[in-house]
Amino acid sequence: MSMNTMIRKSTTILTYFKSNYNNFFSTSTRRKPNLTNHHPRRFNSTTSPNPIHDQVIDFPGGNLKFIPQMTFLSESQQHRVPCYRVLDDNGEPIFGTDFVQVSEDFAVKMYNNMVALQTMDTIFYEAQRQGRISFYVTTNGEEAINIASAAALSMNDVIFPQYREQGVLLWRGFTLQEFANQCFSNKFDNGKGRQMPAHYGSNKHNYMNVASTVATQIPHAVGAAYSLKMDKKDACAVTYFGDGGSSEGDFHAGLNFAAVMEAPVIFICRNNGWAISTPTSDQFRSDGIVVKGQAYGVRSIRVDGNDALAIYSAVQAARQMAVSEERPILIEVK
Ligand SMILES: Cc1ncc(C[n+]2csc(CCOP(=O)(O)OP(=O)(O)O)c2C)c(N)n1
Ligand SMILES: [Mg+2]
Repeated sequence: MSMNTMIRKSTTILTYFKSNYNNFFSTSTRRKPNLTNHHPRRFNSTTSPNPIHDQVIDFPGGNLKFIPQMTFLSESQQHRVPCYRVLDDNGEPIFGTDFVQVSEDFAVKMYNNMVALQTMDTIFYEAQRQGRISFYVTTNGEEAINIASAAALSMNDVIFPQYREQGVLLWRGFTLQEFANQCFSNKFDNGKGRQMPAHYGSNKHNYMNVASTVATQIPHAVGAAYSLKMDKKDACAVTYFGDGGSSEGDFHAGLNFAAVMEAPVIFICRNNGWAISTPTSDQFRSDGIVVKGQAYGVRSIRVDGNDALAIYSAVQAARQMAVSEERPILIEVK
């Protein structure tokens, strides 16, 4: 640096310091810094002849541009991720929506299953309250998530449930008697009475045992998906979990592993706002679960959990992408 440049720079520093004296020392005038997209007065380089925009760095994942502005990524996006729905509050299709049409018979079958699920839950829940069985978990308000997602899958797809997805097993043909056998641990129970009530599992229905150790099913599903891909099966793994499940390390490890291994797995997160008594506001500050997919390089969507047709359409599309493109997909159902 020449002597002239040095003198010019130090003069500039002094002028800057004087004009900002109050900002440096006065607490009364101190403002909350906002570093996002904030361009404080800085010194322009007088020495570099090359425009910085032309400069790139070879970085894992591809070339990156340099920029001269100090820009922090915001902690949140300007707009929240919207929620896909195709039915309005009266159950009528919204004009211009994009969904998979189902036949009347199929729609009635889905509806019957949702009603059967709710009825079964009520009976077993009351049996539990009466002390006849020691444990039960209902799917109240989540009937559409259970039935519509199950309806969009193939029987070859392997399910890795949490504990609030008995509707998927019901859709696959597990009988009410079989549910009762498990809950009452009688001699016909598939698990021979070795599990707590509501911890179903069935080889015949490609339904792995319920995992109430929250989120442990997620890495299992990813491993199984990778195995299905290695065996060139026309199938994917599907794992269900709650918002609380997404707060476990297994969720993050599972998503990352699935992205890197290009495993055909669908992650279905039932975000019902609570992990028992812990609200989502005490679990994370992100825009729900859906945005976490992008951080790990996983394609994602947010869907209205009360809209069976939207869930059916989204899960069918997710399955198609997972199997044909060999990739994981994350679905957050609200
Ligand atoms: C590893 C582990 N930690 C804690 C628990 C206790 N527990 C049981 S259910 C639950 C909350 C799960 O919430 P979420 O995943 O949102 O499912 P939801 O019940 O809302 O469907 C917790 C913390 C557990 N079963 N396993
Ligand atoms: Mg929850």
